[in-house]
Amino acid sequence: MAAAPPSPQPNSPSRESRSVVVVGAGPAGLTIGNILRAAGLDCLVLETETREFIERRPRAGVIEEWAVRGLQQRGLADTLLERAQRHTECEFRFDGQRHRFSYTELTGHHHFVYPQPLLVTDLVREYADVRGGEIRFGVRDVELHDLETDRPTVSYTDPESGQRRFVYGDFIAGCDGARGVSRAAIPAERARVARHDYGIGWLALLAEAPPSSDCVLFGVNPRGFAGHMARSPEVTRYYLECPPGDDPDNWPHDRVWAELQHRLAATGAPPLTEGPLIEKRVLDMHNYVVEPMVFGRLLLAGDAAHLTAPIAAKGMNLALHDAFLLGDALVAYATTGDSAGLDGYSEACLGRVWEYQEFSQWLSEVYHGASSGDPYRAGTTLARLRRVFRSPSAGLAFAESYLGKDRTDPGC
Ligand code: RFL
Repeated sequence: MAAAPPSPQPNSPSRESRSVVVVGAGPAGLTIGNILRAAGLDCLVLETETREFIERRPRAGVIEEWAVRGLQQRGLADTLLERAQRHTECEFRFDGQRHRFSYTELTGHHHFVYPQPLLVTDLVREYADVRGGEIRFGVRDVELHDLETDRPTVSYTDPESGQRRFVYGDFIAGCDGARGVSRAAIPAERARVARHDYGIGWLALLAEAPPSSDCVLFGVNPRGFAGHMARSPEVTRYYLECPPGDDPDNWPHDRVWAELQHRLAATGAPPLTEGPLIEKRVLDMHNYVVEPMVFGRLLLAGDAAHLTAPIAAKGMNLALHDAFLLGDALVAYATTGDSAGLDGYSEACLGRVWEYQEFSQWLSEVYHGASSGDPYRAGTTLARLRRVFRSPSAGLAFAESYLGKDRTDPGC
């Protein structure tokens, strides 16, 4: 944990207090802020980036139905429900063939596709402009202090005045993502961090090109995995498996499109519609889980507590799940003194977290076995994939995990 803060002068303008200080304005932090504001609690959200930056940062797109229902119950899904696409099928391409998988036919449930920047834009607007929530952008050098006392504190440097400011809270919600300071504020001996490195990289691409299919495509190919996901009628996300740590400059425009065309080729499939690449970055696939997600009065939520590589498109869904549970628990405690939600918070989140971790690992084998260079792994993972299409019960099990509907959690 960071050192205790120097005591500010009494009545100093740099010293304030709030019921809850939320560190980070991603989907987790903003959802918590909105839940707290709806209950009339005073909270402060601190964010290192600008509002314009977080409203444009491209990331997730796939949102699970229970997560949308959770947002809707909290008055946060009006625009999403108007604008999001509904997806009912995905298509695997392997052995040169197309294999459609209609998960809605099997389960009656679907996915929503709504780009994360649009969701963040909706959540910031609702929090700051509608519910009157306070948010400070561009804060610097955020530190957490006194987390095991009943006056936990966040300090930061104000970007305009350069002044060091201290905000005391009853609780601190650590929602500052994978690279934030909250997770690091927990002493190593007080939390177990379980890590998994897939040893695989994905070149994550955004193309200014219309989607080339009406559904998500997964290419399982001896040269590596490739994925296609619609983001909007004009923009498509693509992924290409690559060595971890690869340099995006090794992937010029022509090489990217040649590789995508090859790995997603199948009999009867039209060629992909190409376009300029507006994002190109290499993601090293690794996961972690922090247990417990609570240290004193600091409660972690979202990527700060657990990272899920985008293999199974689960990270933002888990961030929303944490946020629903934590927001509701903080409101219950502040309004009725009921601490059951806070006491059970970590355990309630981790059930879903571990199930999604397991599915992510299962799916990673399916995607990457064929290109592992190990013919035994290639054989077994292709057998796993064929079984999903051959066996109705295997198909149903896959559909439920893919949709995240194999759990029923209160409040979601
Ligand atoms: P975020 O979104 O990272 O937000 C954290 C916020 O905290 C700020 N911050 C700080 N603020 C104050 N003080 C500090 N010291 C701070 N340090 C950082 C950051 O600027 C940021 O604004 O975390 P959160 O809220 O937990 O949300 C997690 C999701 O963003 C993440 O899990 C998803 O994007 C993962 N993910 C996907 N998830 C899905 O559920 N479905 C998908 O389809 C999906 N696709 C993806 C993805 C992630 C991707 N990348 C880039 C890793 C696709 C990609 C390519």
